[in-house]
Amino acid sequence: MKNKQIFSKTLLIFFAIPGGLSAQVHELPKLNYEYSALEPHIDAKTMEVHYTKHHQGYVNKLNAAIKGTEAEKHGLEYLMLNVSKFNTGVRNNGGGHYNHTLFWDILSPNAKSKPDGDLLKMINEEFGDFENLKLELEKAGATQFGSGWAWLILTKKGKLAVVSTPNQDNPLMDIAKVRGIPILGIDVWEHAYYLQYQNKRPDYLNAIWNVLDWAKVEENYKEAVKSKIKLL
Ligand code: MN3
Repeated sequence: MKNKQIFSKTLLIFFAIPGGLSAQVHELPKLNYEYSALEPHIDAKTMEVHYTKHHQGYVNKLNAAIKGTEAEKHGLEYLMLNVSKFNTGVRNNGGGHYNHTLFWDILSPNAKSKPDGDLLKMINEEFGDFENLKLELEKAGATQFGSGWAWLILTKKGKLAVVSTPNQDNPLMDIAKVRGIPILGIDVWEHAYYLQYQNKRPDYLNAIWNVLDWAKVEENYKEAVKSKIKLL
């Protein structure tokens, strides 16, 4: 959580002083748990390769893609919100960096198994109940053709929505069909589950609820309502 707060504050500072920025270098965020911490639901080898190879790869390629360009002057959130103005390396690798940073943060070995408070009230209003929301997310993940992500987002109108995006796109991007602030994202690329679940993506999606921390999603929801919705 500390990492995420620092991350968000940094982004806010960048918004506050556009034009006065030195070159950005993006970095892999710290994981708050061991690679084996999410077992048996997500195995240690998958976590290690996913974090140290895939996510690190997106960070490295993002830094290469922005070097010497206008994109170097902006924080990650700005790049996502204005992604159509930048090269496809920013879209693919900036998306990869943003998406995985959110993903690690909402997973936990001590996950709160369901939301309550304002978020639960909103879920009940818009999806009937929590179980139904989970089914909608599993469906979005299972039916995303090829690689991509399933999301729970807060839309500009302040409503929740379940959507999916291809590749490393996300709903924050100005090119997304349905835009919103991501408060929960599930990686459905094969690299996220293939070692353990092989072709059984629905089994992975079903297991992930055991390590998905609704306390974090509640925080993301509050933050989105409070400060970020204006960005869209
Ligand atoms: Mn991934």
